Amino acid sequence: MVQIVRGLLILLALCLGAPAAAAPPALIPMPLAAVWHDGEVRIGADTVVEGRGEAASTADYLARELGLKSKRGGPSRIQLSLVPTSKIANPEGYYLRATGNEVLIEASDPRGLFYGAQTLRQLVTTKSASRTVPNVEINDSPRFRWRGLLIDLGRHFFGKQTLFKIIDEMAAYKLNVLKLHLTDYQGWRLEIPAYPKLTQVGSLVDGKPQYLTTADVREIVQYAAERHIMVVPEIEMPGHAGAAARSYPEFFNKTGDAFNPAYPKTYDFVRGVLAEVARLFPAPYVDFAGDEVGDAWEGMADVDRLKAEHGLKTSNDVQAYFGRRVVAIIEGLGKRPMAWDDQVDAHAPNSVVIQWWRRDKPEVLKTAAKEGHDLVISPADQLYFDYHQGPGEPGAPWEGNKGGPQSIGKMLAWEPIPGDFTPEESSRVLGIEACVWTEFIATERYLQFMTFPRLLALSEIAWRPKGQRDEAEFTKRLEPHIEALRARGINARRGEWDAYEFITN
Ligand code: TNX
Repeated sequence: MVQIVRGLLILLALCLGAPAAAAPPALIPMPLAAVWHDGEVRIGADTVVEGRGEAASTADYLARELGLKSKRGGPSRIQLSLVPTSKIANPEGYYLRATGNEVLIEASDPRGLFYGAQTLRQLVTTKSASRTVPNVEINDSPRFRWRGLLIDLGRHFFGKQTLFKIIDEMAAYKLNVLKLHLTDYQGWRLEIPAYPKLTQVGSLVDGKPQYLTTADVREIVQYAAERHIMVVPEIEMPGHAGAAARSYPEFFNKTGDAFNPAYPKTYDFVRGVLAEVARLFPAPYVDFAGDEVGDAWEGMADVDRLKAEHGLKTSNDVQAYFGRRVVAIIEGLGKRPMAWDDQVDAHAPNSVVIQWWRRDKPEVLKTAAKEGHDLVISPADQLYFDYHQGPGEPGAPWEGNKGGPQSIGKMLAWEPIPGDFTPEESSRVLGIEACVWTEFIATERYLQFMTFPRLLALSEIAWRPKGQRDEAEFTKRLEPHIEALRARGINARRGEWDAYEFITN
């Protein structure tokens, strides 16, 4: 009798514990379309990963990530193959099917295969000792082709090991642009052999040089390229240039924070620096920033002469003049210039990609779109990861940062393309980019705390089609990812209680 009761109890426990059908894995970003079926593909040590020709590098990457070494056909296999664009039009799109003893990933370009492989990594679940992939059919492709993250190395320096970890996570979540903000008042972080003082003087922190060598850059660019991430350099000019001014004061204004636009040799210096930048970074874009100059040139006789000569009335006119010359230099180097939306006020030519950040100036974004600029959208309220994440949590204490915490909920509620954009204007939006400014971020642990998991919400917004997003549903989907990030050694924020570690006063 006791045995029967115990048996019934065990049966009852099993029924309650086992849901009718296992919930699908919590994918981020959520694919465009997924149809789940009963059953699963078993992944064992003998599962073989196959990919020929251009698919081989992704197959190797996937085998490495999943710890699969088998080369011979085992009982199950993962097959990666390239198909014509007539079958899958978007080079970043892919088709994934798991059924029987095979997982198939198809794409028309290695990028799409890579994103299919990232989805597969998230689909693999471990139950006791064995790993499985649920039977599924996925058709997927991204909304935006620019899915970016900016890391500010100028204010506080972070070296290549920190960047490699971030690149790994960007790849896992299908982001594809890493912008490096390499220079600012506090430091110049990029070796330029022709101008050694930039790093000998301009990179010093408490007397110690802190910068990326040209060899470091090559390594970072390569590491990112293997993960289909483009590294875009940002070299600040004419403002935010204190570190360069401390190194070569002859090319700068009196207060030592902005380039001198009236001194002819300034442009040789700019060309010399940007030529090295263009050589080091294969990306087609060079970002010259062009933001927040203010009245940098007041009381400079040579700038007054320049104004008289060229009919420039205001400081803004001077900035426009300088901007046009820098644009010509960058285009002469065979690259596309990129700058912040301040350059719209400075009438930058429409070949310049404009990055919109001043969320209180939607009219500037509209003007840029009307003028025919390509656009990257980075409003401070939603995409500045130096802002605090919850009430009372640490973050940059800026005046403009009073619109409440920059929570995941706030990010998800946001639609990147303004409602009044015409279809033509909308088509100029390349995508979105979040910014990790580091005035107040001095350690890798805090950098990661501010970046994760908001980076996953960035991925969701950049990848998924326009539409309502359910914060509760996303937050639930996020939970296992936060744990997985932490298991990989990333200090992802779980909740407000994690912030106490960083509250210093
Ligand atoms: C504005 S975005 C800046 C950065 C600061 C950031 C701090 C932009 C063009 N300029 O230099 O680091 O705000 O939130």
